[in-house]
Amino acid sequence: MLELLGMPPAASSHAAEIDQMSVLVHWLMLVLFVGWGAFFLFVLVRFRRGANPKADYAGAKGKIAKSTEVAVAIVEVALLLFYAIPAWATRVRQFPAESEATVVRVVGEQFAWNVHYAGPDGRFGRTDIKLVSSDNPLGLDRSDPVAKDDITDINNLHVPVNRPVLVHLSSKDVIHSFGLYEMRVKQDAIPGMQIPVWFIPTVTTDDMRRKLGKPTFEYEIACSQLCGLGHFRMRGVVIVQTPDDFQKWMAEQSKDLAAGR
Ligand SMILES: [Cu+2]
Repeated sequence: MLELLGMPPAASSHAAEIDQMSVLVHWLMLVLFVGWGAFFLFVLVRFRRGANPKADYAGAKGKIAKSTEVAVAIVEVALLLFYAIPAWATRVRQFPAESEATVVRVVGEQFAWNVHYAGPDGRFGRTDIKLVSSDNPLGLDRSDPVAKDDITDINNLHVPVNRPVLVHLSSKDVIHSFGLYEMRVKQDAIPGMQIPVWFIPTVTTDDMRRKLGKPTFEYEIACSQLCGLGHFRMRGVVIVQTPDDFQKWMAEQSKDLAAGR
């Protein structure tokens, strides 16, 4: 139903909750739009110049206007307290344990997403801004023993399905925004900050293609902050794989790294 209205397909465990919130907000906005629109038309007729030749500075004293305003405020507070804040709390109060998640660093730059995995040792190697170059966009220090097995990629975020993904998000230059529409994830990437974001992908890319009947479908990483002239081409893809395929991909990357490719 939501997809008919132009919403992207949902592919993460918390997507339904976010969608439910959007639906409630839109219903409230529809009620307000119709309500205030009707009131506006009523006012145009009721206070027309022909019937009111002399201005009345005291204004209307009806109880309905006041109680309507109070009711709208109560509904808005209820949406905030019972839906929006609890939904947000589940995103930021507790993050998945690193031992039970796919942990990855994502560093935005004008105009690409750099992806950094810790590799088999599970530890991220040292990075240094002085080492940043066109073939080492993350500034990874390969002389650090912990960095030797680290896997890096650009604009491709491989993750296994049904396992929490914990992204440590940052930026090298300006403010970008990490927007994964199908995962219902959006978080600003800010220079000088490492911001954790997490989600659990529930549908592999292949399964989603089959479901949608679109063989070329990809989960997009869209930069959602206007970050410069090349903003439009700052896009990557999230490749959600079965755990086996993900392990295979990881092993291939390690092999390529060892072979110096
Ligand atoms: Cu950007």
